[in-house]
Amino acid sequence: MEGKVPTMLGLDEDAWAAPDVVVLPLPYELTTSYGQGTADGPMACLEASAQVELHDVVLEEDLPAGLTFRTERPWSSEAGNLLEQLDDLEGYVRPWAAGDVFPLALGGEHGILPPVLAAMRDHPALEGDLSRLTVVQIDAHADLRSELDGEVWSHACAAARALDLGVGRLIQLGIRAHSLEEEQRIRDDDRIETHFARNLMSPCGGAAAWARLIASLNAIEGPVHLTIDIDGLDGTLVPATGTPVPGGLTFWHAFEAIDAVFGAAKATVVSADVNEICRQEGSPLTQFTAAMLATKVIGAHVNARREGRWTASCSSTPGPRPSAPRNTFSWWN
Ligand SMILES: [Mn+2]
Repeated sequence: MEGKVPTMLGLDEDAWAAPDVVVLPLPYELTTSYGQGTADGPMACLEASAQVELHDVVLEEDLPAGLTFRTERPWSSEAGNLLEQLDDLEGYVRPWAAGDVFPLALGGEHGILPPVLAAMRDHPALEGDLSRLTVVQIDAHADLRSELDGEVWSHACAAARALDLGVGRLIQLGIRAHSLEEEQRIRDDDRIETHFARNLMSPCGGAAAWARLIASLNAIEGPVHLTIDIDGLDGTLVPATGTPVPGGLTFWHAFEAIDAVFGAAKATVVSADVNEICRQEGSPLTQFTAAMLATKVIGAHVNARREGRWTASCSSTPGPRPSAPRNTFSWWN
């Protein structure tokens, strides 16, 4: 990938300044055989972000609100096999897991989630232990399959692999397309709390179900990773994503959920991703929706910083940080 990478929100960036927020484009696609277009999604999202307003109503200052943003060069890998690619992806994210910066990844298939979480183990709030982490997942799909078409690293297995890596808690919302196997896992694994779209969006009772979800998000304690599969929103808003599904969250539901996670008094959102972004031809709606979600995440982070729910922390030992095992994925089996 040559040429100038568009920056988040079209802002001028100082490449030499230490960033407060880093945007990590992850043009990862498990297979190009069906050409979903997720590999081009992060670029489309960054380009669209130049049209997003810099004003977030929860902030008194326009973004970047006195902070330094950096848009990294997109991840790429020459690795010859999938597990090595996942290792490369983990290695690309790891330098941004030190706790002194807020990383926001733009995907790419939802399969980016396990390597992103593996990298985040280095965060000072986790100290190598993913059981301390709560993952909040906005998604149409539960992503809890053990495998799909024989592939355990499929996007349809992202949440299952996150739990296999040792994530302590998973809160899902917007789910409306899932298998019996996934429903059983939701029932049997007490780390999982699922808020189905059928209940959240119900014409009767939806408001009560939504209030229960918001209360649950507000009550989260400890470090959090927020993973937003854009297909969690109604398919009309993101028609170009790999698997748009009707009956999803409205834009304002998604916004309110993001604010609730970042607003939880005893939680610290340490990292986030917006994934399954695809470039829509003929209309910018899909990539613009993704860019607005990514901007909302950044705005909510900035607000959490201002209100004292996020402070820069860094491993106290300088130099190479001792940490959890490496190359998780190469020796997965
Ligand atoms: Mn997903």
